[in-house]
Amino acid sequence: MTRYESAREKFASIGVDTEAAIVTLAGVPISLHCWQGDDVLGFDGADSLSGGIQTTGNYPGRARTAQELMDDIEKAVSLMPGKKRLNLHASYAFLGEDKGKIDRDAYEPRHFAPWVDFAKRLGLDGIDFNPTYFGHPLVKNGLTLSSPDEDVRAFWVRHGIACRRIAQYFADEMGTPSLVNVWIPDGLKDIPADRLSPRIRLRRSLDEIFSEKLPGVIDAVESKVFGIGVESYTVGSNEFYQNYAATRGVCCLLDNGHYHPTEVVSDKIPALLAFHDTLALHVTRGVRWDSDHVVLFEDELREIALEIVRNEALGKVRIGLDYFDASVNRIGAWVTGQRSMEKALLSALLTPHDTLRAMQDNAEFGRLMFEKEKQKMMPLCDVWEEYLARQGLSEDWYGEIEDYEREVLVKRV
Ligand code: RNT
Ligand code: ZN
Repeated sequence: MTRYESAREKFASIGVDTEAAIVTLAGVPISLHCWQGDDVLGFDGADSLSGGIQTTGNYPGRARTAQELMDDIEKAVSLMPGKKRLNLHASYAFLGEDKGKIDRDAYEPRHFAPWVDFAKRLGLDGIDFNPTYFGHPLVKNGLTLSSPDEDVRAFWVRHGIACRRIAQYFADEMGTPSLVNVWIPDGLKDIPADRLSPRIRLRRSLDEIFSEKLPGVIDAVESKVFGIGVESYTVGSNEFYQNYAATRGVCCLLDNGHYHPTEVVSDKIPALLAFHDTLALHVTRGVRWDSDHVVLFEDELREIALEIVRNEALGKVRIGLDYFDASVNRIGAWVTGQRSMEKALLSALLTPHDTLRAMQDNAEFGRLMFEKEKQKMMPLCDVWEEYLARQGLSEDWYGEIEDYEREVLVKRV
């Protein structure tokens, strides 16, 4: 008997079908953030990151051009199991002749055509999109869609409108809807004199951006608690966006680095599922703050996956990754984070939810605790390795990263 066969029997004995888990997992799309490869700089002019987010580290090999970024994504994707989508920011436009002539409010689908060709060539499931409201001179006094300067606000509204049209093009080309996520850096370093007016302006800007009906676009809004340099006030707070989403029929995007440290996204997922058919995630790992460390297979990630799986919400929760570590090999980091997400989903798919739920409902809490601890020792690794093997992959992938580093990355000087 192989290790997988033995694991299959063991899981069957607790009522779990490993074959079904493997098939389900292979069909769950995970959206890969393009910005891990170049420290979130993009190609449209920014030379440093702004808006309260930060990459730290100067590991060699940062992708400096579109071609390098594509090469790196291709390498990373080749080592990732499961179904993948590409998640782009507007700052990754291919401007060509238009460089320096047009601004972000005039970007068009054609500026993203090479990404569509790329995603198709790699067999990706679709493309998600993000307007880029940072790293730009028109972020005036730290504000974009909530700016009191009408020219600034209108510029960023036009950017949002342009981005939704680009996303519709992605949906048409790829045959799957495109999630368009709005995250803005707007906030204040010190205690505000007016907390309401910026939020009213943000509400109006969002209403203007979302007014065009685009069937291929799924709109999402991402809240945040604070950023570096904007510690005292965030316009797009959790309460603001949850109410916005609920009243406008758009979806909430939860980034697990964006809450107070003892709040957990795993608990927010079921709270929102009680009211929403769609929600989106930015899966990240905050260490003491929203540091965007590489995602690892750890407790809160497992709990997030459990909430998605046991609530039969794999078709409702759109999973995207959002981390950027410049202190280690960036491609290895991409793969580690994506595989961690996959492992968490597999672990959740191998859990006998009905049995455990019944124990909760029957108030058998001691038994429930015992069962959960027992299940932590189940042979998850053997099912994981079988899952990888069926996709021509293995657990031993880091050598390929080291080869790529030697052959490609160190030459980028
Ligand atoms: C910032 C948000 C946002 C960005 C990306 C680059 O705190 O998490 O999602 O990380 O859009
Ligand atoms: Zn995020």
